Amino acid sequence: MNRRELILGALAAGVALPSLESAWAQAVPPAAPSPMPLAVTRRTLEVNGKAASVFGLARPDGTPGLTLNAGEAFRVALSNAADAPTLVHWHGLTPPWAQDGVPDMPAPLLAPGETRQYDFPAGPGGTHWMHAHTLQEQALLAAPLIVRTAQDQAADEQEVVVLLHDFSFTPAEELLARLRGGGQGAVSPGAMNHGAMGQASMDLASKNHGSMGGMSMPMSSMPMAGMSHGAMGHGAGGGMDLNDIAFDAYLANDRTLDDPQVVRVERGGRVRLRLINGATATAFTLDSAGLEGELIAVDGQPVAPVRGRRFPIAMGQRLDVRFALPQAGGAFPLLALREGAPERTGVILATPGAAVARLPAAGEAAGPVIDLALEQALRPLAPLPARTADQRFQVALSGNMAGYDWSIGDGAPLAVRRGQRVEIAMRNASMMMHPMHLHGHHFQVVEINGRRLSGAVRDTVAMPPMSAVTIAFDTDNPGRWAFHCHHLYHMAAGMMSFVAYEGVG
Ligand SMILES: [Cu+2]
Repeated sequence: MNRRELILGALAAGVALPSLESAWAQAVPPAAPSPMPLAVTRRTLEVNGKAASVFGLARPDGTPGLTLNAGEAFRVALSNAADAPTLVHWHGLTPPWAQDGVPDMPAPLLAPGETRQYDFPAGPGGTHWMHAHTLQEQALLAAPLIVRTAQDQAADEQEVVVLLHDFSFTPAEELLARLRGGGQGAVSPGAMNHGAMGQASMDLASKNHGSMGGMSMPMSSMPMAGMSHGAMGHGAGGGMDLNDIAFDAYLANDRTLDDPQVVRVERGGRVRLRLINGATATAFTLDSAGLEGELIAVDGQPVAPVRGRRFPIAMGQRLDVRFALPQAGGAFPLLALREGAPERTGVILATPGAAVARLPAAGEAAGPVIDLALEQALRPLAPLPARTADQRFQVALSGNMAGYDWSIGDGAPLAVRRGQRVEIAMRNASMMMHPMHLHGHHFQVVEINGRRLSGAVRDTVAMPPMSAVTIAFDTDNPGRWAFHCHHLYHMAAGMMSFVAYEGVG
């Protein structure tokens, strides 16, 4: 057994690694470059002028996340320097299952003070990210994970990485309890709007949700004591529910628009924005205002370029957008508009000497509602090989307003075999949008609302209310892989399933 097998074996068996490390340090000379240290920490961030205790996920020099080269190994030593057990999921990479980051699937949580080794191919390039697969994600336990191709390294362009987040001074456990508490006095004004409990019109015929089965009731007929009727839930959507939670702030690289990051850029220069939506419960639309961009990748996977100034980005998703700055220079805000609400965040690109105007953290109009128009137009540069599906699953995404219960199909894992082309036909039978994410694989969007297409290859697809999307992927990475909604509170309230390979787990 070599060192790598030993470590993976230990991971699979749930053995703590530091003692192994010290034993092996004496016995075996290092065969490969030492792993990159990465630590989960506690830090204090100022948000809206108040101190907030949040997590950090950074290199020893304080740089958040990791930047790797395509084709190299993802060789990382992850340490828990925080005060609570934690674990990190490498969102967008395809590690062996033993190194995925869903607690106990199969690797256990990392105890405070513990270090664990990771070693697997980083894969082709792409804009990815890393985050806790627990409620800690709400406390900013997330960071960029950028894999750069040789072409990226040679390109004459400035990379700008932006991680979006939604922030609350209220702990995630309490936000979830309020959502699940059904508004029985548990909700204080301002922490939530009444979109939260609006998942009433669900198709529950195939589910065992007791008294709520098949019930359909407009939200307006269900007054909830103590709930704040914010502006967000009932915009253009006609009964659709856009936002669960009224957050205290929306962040771009940890900052609000009151004090945004100003990125120094060159007149006439080229910029590649790598935008990551690390928010737990907020979809955004990128708005580059006066600057037209070219969308060149989604979820780290190259697409035929799409020109535009506005591109939707749901939770978990990434956008790579290239901009050519004018010779005249100036200041160029890259804003993220909150779905269905006026709040926004972002960074400002500014050439030397440009005046940077302050932008209010709330715009004049609500951000666009996420739809599938862009998804339908995306064409991947590297689609899956043409193949008829060997196995096809149909799952309904459903929710029940009583107790804030969410589900995927009947809750049973999707059982697959290795070496197959699998399709999952998802139907959103609820009035909220669900960004659906599959671990360990990249899938291709092959059908939208009944129409076949050769759509984007990606790992997270947004499913607007009552939409139908089919994804296809090849079963080439055995495991019991999480398949879930990337809305943290939907996931925590049951919108979590698994693609389970025969004979694993
Ligand atoms: Cu969801």
